[in-house]
Amino acid sequence: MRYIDFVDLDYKPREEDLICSFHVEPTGIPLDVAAGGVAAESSIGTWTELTTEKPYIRRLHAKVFSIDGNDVKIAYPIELFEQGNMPNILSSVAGNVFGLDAIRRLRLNDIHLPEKLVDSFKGPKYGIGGVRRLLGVESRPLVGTIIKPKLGLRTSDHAEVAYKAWFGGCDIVKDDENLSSQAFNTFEERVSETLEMRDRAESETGEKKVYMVNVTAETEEMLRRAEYVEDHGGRYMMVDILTCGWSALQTVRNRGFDLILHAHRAGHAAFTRLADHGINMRVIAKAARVIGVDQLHVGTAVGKMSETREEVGENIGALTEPMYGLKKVLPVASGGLHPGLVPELVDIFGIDFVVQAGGGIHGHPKGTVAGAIAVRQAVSAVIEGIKLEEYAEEHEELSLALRTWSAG
Ligand code: CAP
Ligand code: MG
Repeated sequence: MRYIDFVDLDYKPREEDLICSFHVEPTGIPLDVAAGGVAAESSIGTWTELTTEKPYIRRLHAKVFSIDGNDVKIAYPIELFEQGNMPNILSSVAGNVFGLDAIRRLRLNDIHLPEKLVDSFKGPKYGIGGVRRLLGVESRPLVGTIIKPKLGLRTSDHAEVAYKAWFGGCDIVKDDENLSSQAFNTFEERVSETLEMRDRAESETGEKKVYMVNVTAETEEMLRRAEYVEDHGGRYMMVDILTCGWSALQTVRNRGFDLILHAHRAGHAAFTRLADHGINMRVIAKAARVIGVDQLHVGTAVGKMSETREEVGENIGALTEPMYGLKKVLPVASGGLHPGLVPELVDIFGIDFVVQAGGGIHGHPKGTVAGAIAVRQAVSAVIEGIKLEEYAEEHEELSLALRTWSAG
């Protein structure tokens, strides 16, 4: 069977097929042959004598059922995959195919997992509803910050900065993606001291507060750290899902901790950024949702990272569109954010998201407390339908923030 034999434009996908949408640019061969090559290499691969002999193998081969310009749709029989095994699924549809010499550019732009496969994973334990119930916040975006500087703070300073952010009005304080248990700020001490500050801020503000602890580490160690957070009254854990890998993420989710799972996507742009090669962030978002994260970074379109408004919209869609009863995942806007951007963010996200600012809070001229207050003020202004500039006339912290960041 040649690559072209994997093309069947009359094929009507079955309910149980997994469907992938690729952007395909061939090198010196016809597009349909290249498309067939992607189907072959991401399913049963090279045709052998045995494949001819054994009809049940032939039935397994993937089929190119649509070619529209460089957009190619491929249907994969569900029997090709092991249920409940995300690395297995991605090793097929997002594996060797990116390196084929016959393909100059290849991007996996979307994936549809059939119900049976989706049901074989845990899915989100809490989702948007569970996060809002925990924090007791129903009708506004959640306000979060990342402790800055990213690395270097000693444990007591880290906890102090966290306290100030909560006291100023942050609902959420998180570790940065590259803070784990370095000598200057070791894991257990950090968790204990920062949770103590959380409790203090809760009793002083009367608001529920959460600490997103970065448990990213070798898998066994990560499980031990998540257990430590749970045992010490934590409510959240954060995992760098791409540097840890899909296996580790599944292991952590499948352990069923009573912790909300925040997913950081550090490293994603290495394969999500190019429009004609790699893996669309939407695919990453769907895989993470099916496995069961409760929150995920999706870009901002207005901050320091590269995504466009359309891309951010698609990422939000992957987390919130109906998917066989799976809970919706809370989108996280982060990266170069400050109070002045809140109106545009609400325009892009609606109210179901986390506005997360690191430098945009700790870089406030009057410090962290004022920085957190300024973001809460911006959120209140937008929810009440008042222009930021007008609201700032009565709110000093916001006014200072607008002057600071509008100056760029
Ligand atoms: C933001 C951040 C986040 C990025 C991740 C940073 O800090 O902590 O990791 O937002 O990118 O380290 O840059 P600032 P994304 O608020 O100070 O910019 O959300 O696109 O995955
Ligand atoms: Mg960060």
